Amino acid sequence: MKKHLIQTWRWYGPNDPVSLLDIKQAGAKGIVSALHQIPHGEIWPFEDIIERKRIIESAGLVWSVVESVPVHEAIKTNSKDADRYLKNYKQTLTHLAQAGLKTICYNFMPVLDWTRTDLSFSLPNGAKALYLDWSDLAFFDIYILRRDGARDDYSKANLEILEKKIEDFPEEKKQLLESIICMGVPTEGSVSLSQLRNSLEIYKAIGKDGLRRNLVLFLESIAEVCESNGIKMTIHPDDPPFPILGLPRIASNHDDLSWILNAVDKPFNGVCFCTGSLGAGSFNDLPSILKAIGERVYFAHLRNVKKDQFGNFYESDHLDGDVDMFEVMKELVDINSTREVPIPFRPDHGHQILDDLHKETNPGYSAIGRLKGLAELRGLEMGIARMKNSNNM
Ligand code: DNO
Ligand code: MN
Repeated sequence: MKKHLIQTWRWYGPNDPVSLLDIKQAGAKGIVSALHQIPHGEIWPFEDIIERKRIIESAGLVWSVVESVPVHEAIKTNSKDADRYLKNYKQTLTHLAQAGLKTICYNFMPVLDWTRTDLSFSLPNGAKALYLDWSDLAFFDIYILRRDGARDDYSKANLEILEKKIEDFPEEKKQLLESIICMGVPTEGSVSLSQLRNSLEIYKAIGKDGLRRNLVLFLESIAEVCESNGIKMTIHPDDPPFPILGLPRIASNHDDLSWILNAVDKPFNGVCFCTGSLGAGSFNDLPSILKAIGERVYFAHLRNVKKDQFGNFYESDHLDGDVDMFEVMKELVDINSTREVPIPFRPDHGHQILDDLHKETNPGYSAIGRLKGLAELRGLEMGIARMKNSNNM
């Protein structure tokens, strides 16, 4: 009997409005969690890890993946404090391994984690989704953040289209965009406009090659701890997979991911295959990327996006979008069948629907939309696995 993928669910800990019982009702078996209360860069105490594990296990669930152990900005920029934060990171990894937690997710996006311009974009059926509109982002970039310094990063043709759209923005929309200090989720707690400007300067000097070098320094420095403890590190792709606000990006496409895997060519250095993040780039053919790098994929985020002709995108239903989820799942089931330890996946985000429309939720992480996504993905996996078994598909 081949093992199924592990159906997991992101849980933000005891303060998450979605409870562990809710998660069990949704049918997930594994939990993806992190100690969000610990400031970025500090060591996660062993006792705190064990306590979180105990809470998860006493609900009859398993802590499958640690997402994320954030990489401090000092490491990403290789600044003078980098050594101290690398030491801390290794200590956290050691503690996690001692607690039996060996699949770790992280990202190497500068300053901001995932970036959207609208966290409650209304779909025709009344559901709310996360949305990224390039003209909104350009407005923020050109009129608020970098001002004229930003213009060089836009092609003339794009700039014309964007400026035309911006001209028609209603005044309240401009004010709303101005009041959003940062469009993304900052990787280091909150970030002010001036801090962001400061970071932009630092990253400008680092550039893509420098950021790649800093990632290699990070991976090489943790390699020994990972290998001796059986830890698998999985890098989350850039979201969206483009250089935004003048920040360099190094995990956006097939080339980037292959580069990372080859640069530190050791099994511990792996990928979290996030279909929504990669899928926002029309240059990414997800089933073929997965086929090529599958051996080093230890975790998957499954969700979908729909893009318009300008590349603006919203997060769509899990099986209905630009990502061919059937082909992705087929690949994933194949890869999983070669594994001793099954691959965990989670329905990355979900729509805000039904009762959740009237509740406080973490953007993208409400219960019912993810439950729906998980149910669809579970059915897809089962269908594919049974077909494969019966006729060698
Ligand atoms: C976006 C989400 C992110 C992701 C972190 C990983 O696709 O999955 O919140 O978890 O960027 O570090
Ligand atoms: Mn993701």
